[in-house]
Formats: sequence, C-alpha cells, structure tokens
Amino acid sequence: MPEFVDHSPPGECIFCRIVHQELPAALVYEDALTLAFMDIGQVTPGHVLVATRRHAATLLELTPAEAAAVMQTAQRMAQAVQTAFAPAGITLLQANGAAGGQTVAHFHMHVVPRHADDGIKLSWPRK
Ligand code: DGP
Repeated sequence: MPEFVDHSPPGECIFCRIVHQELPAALVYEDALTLAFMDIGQVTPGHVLVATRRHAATLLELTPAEAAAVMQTAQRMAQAVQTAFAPAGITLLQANGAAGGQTVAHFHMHVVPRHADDGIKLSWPRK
C-alpha cells in the first residue's frame, strides 16, 4: 500500500484544476495522457512540471501507458529547455509521498535546467 494518501476533496486538487483550466498556468505541452506547465516556483529558469491528465496521487497509481507517456513528455521538455535555456545539465525529480518530498498529491515530474553555479544541492548519501 502507498504510504501517501491524497486527501484533496473531489475537484480541489490544484493540478486537476489546472488540467481543467480552472486555474491559470503557463501550459507548454499537452497530449492525451499528460501535460506540461511551468512550475510556479522556478527553482531555475525553465523549470517545468510534467503531470498526468488523470488524477493519480503517485507513481504507484499510474497505468503503464501513463508511466510511458510521462517519460516521453519529460524527454520532450528536456529537449525544449535545452534549446531554450542552454543549461549545462538537466535534473529530473519525481517525489512520491510526504516522506519522499511530495507536496502536491497529483503525479508530476520536475524537469529542472541546471547550471554549475545554480546553488542547488541534491543531498544524496554517496559512499
Ligand atoms: P513537489 O514538492 O515535488 O510535490 O512539487 C510541487 C511543485 O508544484 C512545486 O515545485 C511548486 C508547484 N506548484 C504548486 N502549486 C502550483 C500552482 O498552483 N501552479 C504551478 N504552476 N505550480 C505549482
């Protein structure tokens, strides 16, 4: 069982509201299963979120087709940010559950353009 439970009342998930155009967002891509829009926080310029069109809280709830579509859209967005922002690198980040760092309970993947001096520190234990 996933440890993360989506407690959003029906219709009040913020990303569902973006999907249904009830909330404004800078939409940059959409297809049958996914959409991509600019993250409101912009960790670095060009920071994009890839979300499922259907409400699913975490990776564990995606269909195989949705999981494949998310990665295809993430690659498209990575190509787009590479062209538009010429980053030195690109980080994909996808959090599941509060303990995994997820704050919005609607599946999404971050596509973050990276630069050597961007100040982002990914803390990851390395041996
Ligand atoms: P995470 O912490 O991985 O669940 O990422 C959630 C992201 O969602 C966070 O980077 C900020 C972004 N976000 C939250 N609310 C909104 C919103 O209303 N619009 C947009 N575009 N992004 C949002």
